[in-house]
Amino acid sequence: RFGLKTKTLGKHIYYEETVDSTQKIAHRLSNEEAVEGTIVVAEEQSSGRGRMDRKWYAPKYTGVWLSIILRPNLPPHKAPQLTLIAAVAVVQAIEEVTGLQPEIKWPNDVLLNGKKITGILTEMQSDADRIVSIIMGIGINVNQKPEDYPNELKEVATSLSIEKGEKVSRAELIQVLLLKLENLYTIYLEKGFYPIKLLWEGYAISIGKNIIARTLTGSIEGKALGIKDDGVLIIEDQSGKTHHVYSADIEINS
Ligand code: BTX
Repeated sequence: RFGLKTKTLGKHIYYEETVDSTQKIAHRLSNEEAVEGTIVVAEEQSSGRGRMDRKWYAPKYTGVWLSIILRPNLPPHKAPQLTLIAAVAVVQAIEEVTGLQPEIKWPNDVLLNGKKITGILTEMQSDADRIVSIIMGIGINVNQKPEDYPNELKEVATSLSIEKGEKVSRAELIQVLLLKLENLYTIYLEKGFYPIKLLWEGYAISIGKNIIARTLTGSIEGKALGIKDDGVLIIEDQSGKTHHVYSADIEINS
């Protein structure tokens, strides 16, 4: 009933019960020249990864934990755009399957009621001027109950079943997610980033708000003006100076 409807995404699927991280396996497959659209999906990850060596909690049978290998013929500086494409695909899939309306917090958080429903990790292998592969990791919390989360996540994480009040089919969610992602990726390759940017901005909560962006080198406080075509966030500080932020955690104030 929930067979895939895609043309390339998921043509090759590696399904495992338990893995350390689907990202790690996808990197290995990518090095072994796996074709574009190859997917690694698991029921459980013992060491799921977030950004900057953070952990992603991925318990058994409760979520969608998958990594997708993409091979766009693009320069490396475009890689952040792929994270934004993934976020739009996740929002569209959640909307269609559950009727819930998630929001996006730049760059990679998808939230419901202010809590994280999805994490996206986009990693790249590249030459000096071309992307060799993008390993796009997506983790969606689907059927966890509040008591399933460890204490440190109780305030920050939620799941589709918590928000919806009933169980949600992971198979259906994967089917719809891959179709949305394939459609957006095709639009992106044919027409460029602009149509994706418009969709993304429609779901984004941070734009127009006062935010604090914490980067590895310090923090910037100001108003989020929007994103540039390369996925970079533009912040205007109180003195009117604009800053371009490539990677950060953001806190939204007003
Ligand atoms: P991130 O660095 O933006 O977020 C990681 C942070 O999110 C953690 O430090 C923790 O506070 C919080 N967190 C951890 N687990 C969860 C959870 N299940 N729900 C909500 N919040 C959580 C986000 O990184 C990118 C995550 C990508 C996960 C996918 S799953 C498939 C693939 N394989 C893999 O190892 N990672 C990706």
